[in-house]
Amino acid sequence: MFKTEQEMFSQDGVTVIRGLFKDWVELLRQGVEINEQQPGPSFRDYTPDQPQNRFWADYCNWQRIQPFYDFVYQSPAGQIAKNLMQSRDVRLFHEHVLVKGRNSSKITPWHHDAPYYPVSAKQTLSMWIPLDPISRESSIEFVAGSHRWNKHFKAQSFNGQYYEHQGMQEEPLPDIEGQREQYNILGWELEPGDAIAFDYLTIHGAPGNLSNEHMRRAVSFRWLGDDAVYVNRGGKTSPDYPHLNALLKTGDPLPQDEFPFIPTF
Ligand SMILES: O=C(O)CCC(=O)C(=O)O
Repeated sequence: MFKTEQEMFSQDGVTVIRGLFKDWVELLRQGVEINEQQPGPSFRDYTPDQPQNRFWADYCNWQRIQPFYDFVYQSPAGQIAKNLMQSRDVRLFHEHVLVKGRNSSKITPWHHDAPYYPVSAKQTLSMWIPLDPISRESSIEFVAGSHRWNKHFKAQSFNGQYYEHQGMQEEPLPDIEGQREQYNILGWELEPGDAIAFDYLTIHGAPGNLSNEHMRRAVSFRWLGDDAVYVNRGGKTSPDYPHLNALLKTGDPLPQDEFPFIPTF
């Protein structure tokens, strides 16, 4: 039976929207280029000793990188996130740039995002936007329905170390890759400007980039729905906000300057 994007987002925890941001691709590519030339304090090179397998990432730069700022306030992304989440309001959490070079064999391990984050909300949504063509074999993948498992799996850095979260009920992620046949794994061939929207609890991972023609540039814009609050996870988070940890306790509302409500119509 045909499911709408909203039904798919709600039931599977992930949906793909074709061509949504094709008019924004150039602007976002400019943002990624600026980001690479002017990395922020959280810039990570996951493959420092393997330039042939390049994978780098950065986040929380939208306030200083004009193309990302313009995308947040001028594109329809916030409105679409709000519609998919069916929330009263929508606010930005942050943007996350993830770039794999041509022929990079560096995988993104399976994980879900909620346990990394010092926030929670009634509804959550990441909008992962590819800026290059991506074949199905190189594409990010999702475990359909995993946002409803009612689990928080231990956050683990993309290089393998676990985050230490004192007092949190978290368990290690099952071996998704080794038991792929037990899960309903979704993924799509993608064009620049398509978008994949997924819940912060939906388990996902990505293979290396098999293309020798294209890089695999992507930007994830992460949104929060209603009743978003701060969560002290008892240790470092990703992104990490040490200045907020000193000021806020679990359940406190989030500051508007860092996590703004986005006007919609
Ligand atoms: O781009 C990737 O390889 C992974 C993306 C991801 O984990 C995310 O956007 O949450």
